[in-house]
Amino acid sequence: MDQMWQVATTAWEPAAIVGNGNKFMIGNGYLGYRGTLDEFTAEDYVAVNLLGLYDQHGDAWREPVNAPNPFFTQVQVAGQPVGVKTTPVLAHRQWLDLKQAVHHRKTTFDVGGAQLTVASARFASGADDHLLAQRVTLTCDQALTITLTSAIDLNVWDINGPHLTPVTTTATGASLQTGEGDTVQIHTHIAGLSGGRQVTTPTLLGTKWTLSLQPGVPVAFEKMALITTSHDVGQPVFPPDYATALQAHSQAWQRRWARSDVVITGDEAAQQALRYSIYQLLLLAPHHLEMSIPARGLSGQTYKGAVFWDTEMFMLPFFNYTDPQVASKLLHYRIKTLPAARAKAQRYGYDGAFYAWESQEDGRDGVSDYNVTDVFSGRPMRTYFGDKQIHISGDIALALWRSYQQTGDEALLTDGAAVIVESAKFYYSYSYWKPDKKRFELLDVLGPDEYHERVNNNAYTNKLAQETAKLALTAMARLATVDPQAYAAVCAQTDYPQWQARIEAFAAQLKVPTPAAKTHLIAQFDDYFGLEDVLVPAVRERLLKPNEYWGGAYGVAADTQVIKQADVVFMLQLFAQDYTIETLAANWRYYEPRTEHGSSLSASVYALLATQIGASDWAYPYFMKSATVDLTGETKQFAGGVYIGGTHPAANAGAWQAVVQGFCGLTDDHGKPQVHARLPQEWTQVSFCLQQRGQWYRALVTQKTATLTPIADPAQEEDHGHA
Ligand code: IFM
Repeated sequence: MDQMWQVATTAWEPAAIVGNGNKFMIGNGYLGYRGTLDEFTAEDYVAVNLLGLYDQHGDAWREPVNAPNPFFTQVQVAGQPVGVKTTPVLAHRQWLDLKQAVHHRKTTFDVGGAQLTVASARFASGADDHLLAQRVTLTCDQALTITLTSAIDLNVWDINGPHLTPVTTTATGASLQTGEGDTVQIHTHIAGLSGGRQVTTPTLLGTKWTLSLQPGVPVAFEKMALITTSHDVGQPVFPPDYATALQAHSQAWQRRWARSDVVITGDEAAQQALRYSIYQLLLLAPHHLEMSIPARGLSGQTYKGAVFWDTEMFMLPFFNYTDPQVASKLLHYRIKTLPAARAKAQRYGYDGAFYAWESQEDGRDGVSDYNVTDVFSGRPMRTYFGDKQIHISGDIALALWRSYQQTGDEALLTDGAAVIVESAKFYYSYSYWKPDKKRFELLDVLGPDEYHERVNNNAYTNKLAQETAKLALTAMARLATVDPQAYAAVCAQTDYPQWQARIEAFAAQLKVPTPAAKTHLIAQFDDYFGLEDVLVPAVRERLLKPNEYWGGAYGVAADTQVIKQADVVFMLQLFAQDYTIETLAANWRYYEPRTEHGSSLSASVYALLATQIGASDWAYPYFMKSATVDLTGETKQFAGGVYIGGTHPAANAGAWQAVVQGFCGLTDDHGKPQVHARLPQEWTQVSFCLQQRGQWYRALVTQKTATLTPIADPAQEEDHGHA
């Protein structure tokens, strides 16, 4: 198999269980199945994360629900379990076939001198959201009697569970209920082995066989599982067999890859990492409901399984260009949750819409006032992510508008204009009018750099708030022209005519930090340059404990200019057209050594802005950092005592942006795509497909040339190929 379509490990170490569980994920947007081994249990972080189904257990954080694991497989020899944790391993390989989206493992164990090989494959169907399929083959070099158990394991890994209580169980299925009254159903079907005894313990539902393996003669079984919840409509049915299910699944993924693959010539490491990043995004794309993608994907319950700005600011461009139907679902999730954003604004005493910082299925804010635990005292620390990170509403407004511009999808304007207007109203009501300075200011906020809390006039936030106000005016003017009826409805819904003049004044008179005349530098917030000027290594040396939180009231970075993640640089990358190249470059240079990149969101932003200032060589390491984040697993696993591990879809998408929008310079020129060559030196060519306003193009970028050719939908081409 082509190495560029594969991610593999041949090493088995206990320390890698969590990391491999993330790295070898499979999924289909409806659910995510962690990359664990067949014999693993809850203590090895086995989980089948369901999108959009949440539950609160006791007083703990509300988090997504994990379905039972349908594929627990246990081989025993002479009563002893065979597995990587208990049995000598002679050879081991675990890998993902990225093209087919199938997880594989093959392990040869030394069982009292006999070589027993367990090989398995599994996938989360791309053709049927509810379907998981598994194939297991056992081979031994000698005659050997084994017992084999294949069961549904009801005991899953939860951070704050348990969430599911069995209501009815059989040897092949179960119906379970969450504390909030939702239900989860699981049905399984096995083919290939007959007979067997039923196994029904409080946590295992399945079958056990005693098998006599003959030297070199494989014994195989296939298992399929259907998972549904009370949120679903309709009842899925089992496909006739594994091969049929695999064929439908592979064809669905072939269509996805036809639209979204990016082929890099001249750099295999970059190719593999980027393809893996795209794989991660494809496995998360929700096709079935208006829901968005949680910050840690479907890899677990980190961050309460919540949706952050990560989707709008990082993932959306990928979906807009490769799968606008999915992009529309992501945006309609925010449109749908506008009432919750209004309610949040009201709770804080503001007008308009203040979106949840950690948004769950109905837009409620999962954020806690105490999001971090102090590693010294073990006490929860007061953080202000939910109260003060007001840029979230502007992130959503900007994403809605830019998606509308790019896709030309009028529904985004008719349904989304209220979101933009309500966000503008929120900023107005949050601001202070300074009569002496004759301007509005946004005081007491938290910008993208979370290490500096409760600052005044954060450049990113203010620029975005101003842009939101401008977009509200533009969107409403456009809506009045193209759809007077919808305009009237939004006016009635938002009271826009009463607000228009205030929004205009706010847009014109909000303080937006500007570059200093000589240095071109923009202060991240008021008095930022008055903070201690040290660089990242010096601040790192001050840490007393490795997991210590850098921000908060007395974190090591709080009184210094060291920042967590791209902030001014992000603002400049988003609004590069408003600034000179000197300003873009000077700020990149200044902030780069002062940025810890403590968030996986940071690196791709630095990569993108570097390409915009013609420094693709500066961009390259940041692109690779972003693209390999889930391959190396080298990210923070704890923020001040709270587990934050999992996959990083925003970084995966940032890597895609760095290549497509950065190195290949893809921009949207009033609804028309354009590409510009600015490839890293070693790359000879990049090619990819994109769609804009219903037209598909193939982009071909070399060191010196960049072309776009209109083409038919590459997914349909795939279908014709199969017909
Ligand atoms: O949204 C980010 C935030 O910017 C930094 N901390 C992690 C969040 C989820 O990825």
